[in-house]
Amino acid sequence: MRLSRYFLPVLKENPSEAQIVSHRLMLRAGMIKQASAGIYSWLPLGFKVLRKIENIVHEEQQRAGHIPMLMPTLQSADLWRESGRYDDYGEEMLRIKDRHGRDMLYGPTNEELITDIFRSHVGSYKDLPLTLYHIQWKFRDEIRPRFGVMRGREFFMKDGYNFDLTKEDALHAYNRHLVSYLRTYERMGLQAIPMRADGGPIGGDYTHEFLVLAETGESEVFYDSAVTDLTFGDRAIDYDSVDQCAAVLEEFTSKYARTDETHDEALFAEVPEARQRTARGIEVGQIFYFGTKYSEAMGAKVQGPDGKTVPVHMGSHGIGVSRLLGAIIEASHDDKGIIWPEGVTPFHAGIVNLKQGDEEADAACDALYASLKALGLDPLYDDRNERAGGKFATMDLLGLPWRITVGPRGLKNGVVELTSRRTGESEEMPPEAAVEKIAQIYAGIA
Ligand code: 5CA
Repeated sequence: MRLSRYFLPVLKENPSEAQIVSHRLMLRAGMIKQASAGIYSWLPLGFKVLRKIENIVHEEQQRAGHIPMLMPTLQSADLWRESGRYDDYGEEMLRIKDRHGRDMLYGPTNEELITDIFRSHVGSYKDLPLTLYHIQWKFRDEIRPRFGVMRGREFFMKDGYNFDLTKEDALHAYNRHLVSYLRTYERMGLQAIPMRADGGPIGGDYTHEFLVLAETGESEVFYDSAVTDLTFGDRAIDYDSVDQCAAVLEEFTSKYARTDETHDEALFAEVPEARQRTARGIEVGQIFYFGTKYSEAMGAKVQGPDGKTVPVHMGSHGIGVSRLLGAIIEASHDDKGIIWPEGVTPFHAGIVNLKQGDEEADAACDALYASLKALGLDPLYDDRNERAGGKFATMDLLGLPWRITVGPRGLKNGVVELTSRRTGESEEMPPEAAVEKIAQIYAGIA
């Protein structure tokens, strides 16, 4: 993309309504615009990152054997009356009447809708195990929407639902989700720690939240610092293997890590004192096993191998897709702007032309741009007639991990400059070498 042809409404001043750095940087970098409290338009740059995050979530869900689909945002109240949650959910549910006076609602989550789909089409244990998921907009009429996309009213969420014959099978589905979530967050450059949590309005007492440690996080957390040494990495995993998935759960959840909802002082005291940590975290996902809560209330049953009809065991598993943009920025920025991890960056590299209009510099930039595109990469070329200082400041704000700087002086010696946004280190090299290096970096990232 050439910046002169893009739509990137960068703000010079810090917006006064933004209290935390991710919100401030997303507004300043022209990624989002508030439409009304807790509701945002996703401008082109923000939309690009949202799509990248969504794609990673899709890839990792499907790798785990979970099946994508799409349910509507608007739901009928009748299903929620069946489960008993129409009254329980309270003021967070946005209730709407259609022209015939029927009660509708903007879905805050989808347990009822998916259970209805399941009971309409599945009647035998032979169709299990089954995990269906979608990535769809949700609405929760939060009393205090704040921090931009972190606590929105309308937000983008991946929610998946497993249906299993037995509790053991459902716990395997739970473990499988835990593994796939670890992989998902790591691909986004994040460490998200699974912590014992509370079921809230979803229900069930077996649940973990995934937390990214950050001072601006809304949750108070207590943990053994040894959990921060764990990484999943690129180990091979067989998602059908009950033992392998259970071993990962054991490895990542056996050390003390809890949110304030389930914090237990006595258990925490057993952690060696030097390793006891109290901090704040951003909840980027949550997995639940709630057994037959919905299947019993709504009659989602299957016939088992012994011919008896039993309610299925279920769980639901969510990832805060839009919240993740905020969490990634909270975890990865400096005083100049965002620093995107390679896995989610909106553009792979920036090209800065120090002397727009100079025949040689323009030609070198065009050639670099074309070479990167030819390799399937997505560069952002700042071809505006602006001072070098302004161009650098914009690139730093946008946070692309790599920048190629092209100027007449370097070109006389046959070189351009390749700069890492994260370290600030620059290296001079021929343009082809810069292209090659960027291609190599992204080849390992998918
Ligand atoms: N049905 C279950 C699992 S699918 C569920 O709704 N879980 S949840 O309530 O924990 O939401 C899943 C994730 O959505 C949360 O972990 C959080 O990352 C994100 N989320 C929840 N509320 C908001 C909000 N108001 N703004 C942005 N993201 C949110």
